[in-house]
Amino acid sequence: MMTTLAEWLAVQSVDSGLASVVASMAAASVDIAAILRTAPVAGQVGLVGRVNVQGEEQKQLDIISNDIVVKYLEQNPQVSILVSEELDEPLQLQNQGRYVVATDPLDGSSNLDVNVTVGTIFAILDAAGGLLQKGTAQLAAGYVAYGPATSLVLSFGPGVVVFTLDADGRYVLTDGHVQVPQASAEYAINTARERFWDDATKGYVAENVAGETGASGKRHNMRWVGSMVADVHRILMRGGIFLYPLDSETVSKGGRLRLLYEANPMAFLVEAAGGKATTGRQRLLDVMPTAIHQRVPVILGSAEEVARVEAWYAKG
Ligand code: AHM
Ligand code: MG
Repeated sequence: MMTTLAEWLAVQSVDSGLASVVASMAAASVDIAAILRTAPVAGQVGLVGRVNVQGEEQKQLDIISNDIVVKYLEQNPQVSILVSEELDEPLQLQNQGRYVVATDPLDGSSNLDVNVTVGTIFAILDAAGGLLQKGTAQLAAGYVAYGPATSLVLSFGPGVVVFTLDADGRYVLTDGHVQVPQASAEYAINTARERFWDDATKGYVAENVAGETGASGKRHNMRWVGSMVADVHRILMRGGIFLYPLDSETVSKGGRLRLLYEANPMAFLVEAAGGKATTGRQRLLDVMPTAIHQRVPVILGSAEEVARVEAWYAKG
């Protein structure tokens, strides 16, 4: 028996308004998936010649994806405000709904021209708490990975589930109980940044490179897609660790990845699946945001590996 997203949402013990916001994000992702599939044919590639508030060049598909999310959330009376990587300011929607959505509509878009998995990341918060809330306050979080299959990975807190888009445009439940293995020997980090790393990151990675001849005592393998959704999806499915730590180049900005719509939803999913997420010095979900586009160091994945990195940070 197949369970669709709509059927699954109908039997969750969450507010039906909250469930409807998830359904709106899922509907937006179905449209985004359809556009991505044929974007090069339609000429929807390349830059728009604009930079976003974070000084990054925007791609046509970043803007198109953002517009699709806005369209679906405008239609949902449960949502009042949208925070998006692609919008400098929070967008006040026409409805006075109970919920805030924070999203990166198309993460990893620098990979689009090479046809690598990209994704939509989102968090849903109670509007009563304002825009700047700790990750622990998230009511739901999820991402959609646009890969060989389109996967919607979702959590309301306890437990993580995966839906896969079928040929009729419906999300069908394909994994009802995602668990991140506690142990792993696969790490993901941009090693081109080694000269900027702090001692903890250098120490941890050096141990991994030493493999069975070093303190970790086991051979490690490295995987780095450079698309956070793809890297985190691999870790949720088979374990591993993802690191985008604070380094000497990103320290002035607070890190590379964004707290509200990249780090927090991913940390929420990883913890809900039994993993850990930290800045190195603090649980990620406990970071109190001070700005909507705030950046943060991100280290998340299999609990034993994250604990090893925390131990390195505790030394210095
Ligand atoms: P984006 O939101 O501008 O796409 O940037 C986020 C991406 C992540 O998907 C990825 O993990 C990281 O940036 C890669 O950064 P770098 O190019 O510095 O390795
Ligand atoms: Mg992005």
